[in-house]
Amino acid sequence: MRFDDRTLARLATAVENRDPQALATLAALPPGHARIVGITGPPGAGKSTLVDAVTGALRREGKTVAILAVDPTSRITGGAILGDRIRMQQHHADGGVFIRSIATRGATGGLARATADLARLMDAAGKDYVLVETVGVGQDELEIASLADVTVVVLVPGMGDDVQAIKAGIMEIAGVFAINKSDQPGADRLERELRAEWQTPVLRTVATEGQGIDALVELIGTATVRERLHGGAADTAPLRSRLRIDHLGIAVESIDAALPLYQCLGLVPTHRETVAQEKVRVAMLPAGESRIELIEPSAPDSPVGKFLAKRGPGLHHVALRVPDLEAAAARLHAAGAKLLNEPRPGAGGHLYLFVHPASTGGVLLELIQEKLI
Ligand SMILES: Nc1nc2c(ncn2[C@@H]2O[C@H](COP(=O)(O)OP(=O)(O)OP(=O)(O)O)[C@@H](O)[C@H]2O)c(=O)[nH]1
Ligand SMILES: [Mg+2]
Repeated sequence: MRFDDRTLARLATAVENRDPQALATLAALPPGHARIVGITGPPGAGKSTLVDAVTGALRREGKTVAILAVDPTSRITGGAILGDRIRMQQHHADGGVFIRSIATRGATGGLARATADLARLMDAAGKDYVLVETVGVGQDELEIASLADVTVVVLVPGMGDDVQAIKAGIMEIAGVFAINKSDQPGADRLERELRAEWQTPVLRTVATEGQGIDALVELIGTATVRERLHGGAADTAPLRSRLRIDHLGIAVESIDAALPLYQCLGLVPTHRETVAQEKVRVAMLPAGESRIELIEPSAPDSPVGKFLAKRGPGLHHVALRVPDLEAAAARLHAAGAKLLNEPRPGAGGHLYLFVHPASTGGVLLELIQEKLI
């Protein structure tokens, strides 16, 4: 899908503002092929300078680039953003580069969500690369970094304890360590320390001089995706995650009575819990990419208890995993579906909603959103 820049800019603003129509449009767009690259690290490490240099190198290869600068307005170094703007201006007149800064949102998670949506939009718009600059110190930034196909963690010599200021978890998701400002003393030592502790590729850059940029571009294009933070197994394109059946929920009178049959098939419960909100106890049995969820009522007035009384044990619901629950909800509303609740957080921290069987052809449908977005 190709948009002209003005259309893209307008859509980006609407998506950032959570406009339901724009979210529905976004959800309906087919995915593109963009490589989503996170550039993260402590304040002043030279992230913007690197983004700028990498953009220049990619443009010389004829690649189109979107730059999403997560604008840390809550930070004190107000001059940095202006500095970024001035530097980025060299690309501004270039139609192959789309630049957007994303302002800090009030609620935790809002920034990550807005950034993920914009990255997805840039991907759908056909960009070859989406570069996302964030300061690697907050939870939002950690989430954003973990959305990328590959994350460059920018470090500088002589950081010492400043490395500790980087949000725990950021180092783990690095696909590349860039020791920027390696024209300054201490680069050797930092490189030794990194190589001793991590298997992640390390390279040195001097962003202001354009040194090491070609090697960085090469690594960005080839570095393997690190294991996602919360999700377990590596996913090659988290932003383009497919719809899939997350689990089938089966209502039973007693989990303990039902389990042996499943266990003799090799399905083993990895997780059991009581969900107070729904008045149920559940056992999750992984089955390949999907799972079976056995559900028993934990109180007589539980909705599952009523289901059992009325229909007897059996298939209770089908749960689909979707990339953006709000967008899905907007589309379902528009289609006239009967939603039993608005998206709300479940026990595992994920968002979910239920669609009434009357709208789905007869089965209760649960929609679950990927945890990180
Ligand atoms: N000596 C040296 N200075 C550099 C290098 N890269 C960037 N700088 C300088 O470091 C300062 C900060 O660079 P930025 O690119 O704004 O750093 P940043 O990480 O984007 O900063 P924030 O967005 O404010 O967190 C600027 O004055 C740059 O010119 C480098 O490789 N060597
Ligand atoms: Mg910057």
